[in-house]
Amino acid sequence: MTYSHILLAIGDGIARLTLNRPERLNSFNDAMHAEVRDALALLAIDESVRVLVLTGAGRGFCAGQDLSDRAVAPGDAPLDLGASIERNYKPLVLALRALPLPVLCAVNGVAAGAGANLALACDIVVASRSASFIQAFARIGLMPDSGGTYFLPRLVGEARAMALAMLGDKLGADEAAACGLIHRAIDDAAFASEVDALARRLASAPTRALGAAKAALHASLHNTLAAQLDVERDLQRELGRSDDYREGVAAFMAKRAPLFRGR
Ligand code: T3D
Repeated sequence: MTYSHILLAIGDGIARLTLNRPERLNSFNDAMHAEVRDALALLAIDESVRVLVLTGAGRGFCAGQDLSDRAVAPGDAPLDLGASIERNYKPLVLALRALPLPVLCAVNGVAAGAGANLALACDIVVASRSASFIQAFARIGLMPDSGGTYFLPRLVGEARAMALAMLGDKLGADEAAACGLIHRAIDDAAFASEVDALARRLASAPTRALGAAKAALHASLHNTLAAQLDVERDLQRELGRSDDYREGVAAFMAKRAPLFRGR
């Protein structure tokens, strides 16, 4: 598939996926959804890829659904938005969560509506200091989707989640970091280089161990302690058989830096 609405670059273990409709603040239309779906399916089977960096082109990260595709007005026939979520947003969020490698979201500008929740579906979220997060849904008569009602209360607690969802206020990157919505805000001038450094660090980490930590943390959200201890046992058993575990211990004993290969 050739891409018109995203950019995908793969090298040195790093896949960079850039939403690329800057004139619409990288909002999603069906074609961009199809391209992102295709790219994520490729990355899921490309063993050379050890980290995915998701970002946006231009001054925004993603403004959610492209509303010019909807262009509904009072009196028009109702749209089935559930169909759009089933076809596009649900598979997108589930594909990101299922990737067995770290997904670093580099929020370079405003993230609104499903664009904000797309970021929250990623594993580590950093934002440039001038970026912002807006649960814009209520402004157009909708409720948070794309996992917003799942991620928000877990990340920031119910009280703040409710206010963000109902008021739709803009949350700056610093405040988002302070309340635990994202990992870190970074000065705009240093953003690109710090994202690169983080991506390189994740790409040289023991990928299977990171993938297992991701799967276990996700499972913990609905498990009992006993069930979670079983999950940890099973995943640790698999990791104990990995090359990277043997390399990690050997490097520790030899007092040298480990060279992990993601196997
Ligand atoms: O429908 C379904 O399938 C159900 C699923 C829904 C999921 C959702 O995401 S619903 C929520 C949709 N998103 C929004 O409601 C956000 C709409 N955008 C905004 O509120 C503002 O653009 C921002 C707060 C994000 C940024 O504001 P600002 O002032 O920095 O930029 P701007 O001037 O509003 O936008 C710049 C351009 O991008 C502008 O185009 P123009 O006038 O220069 O030709 C604007 O129309 C366009 N744009 C921004 N967001 C969207 C968009 N065009 C289409 N759809 C957008 N979502």
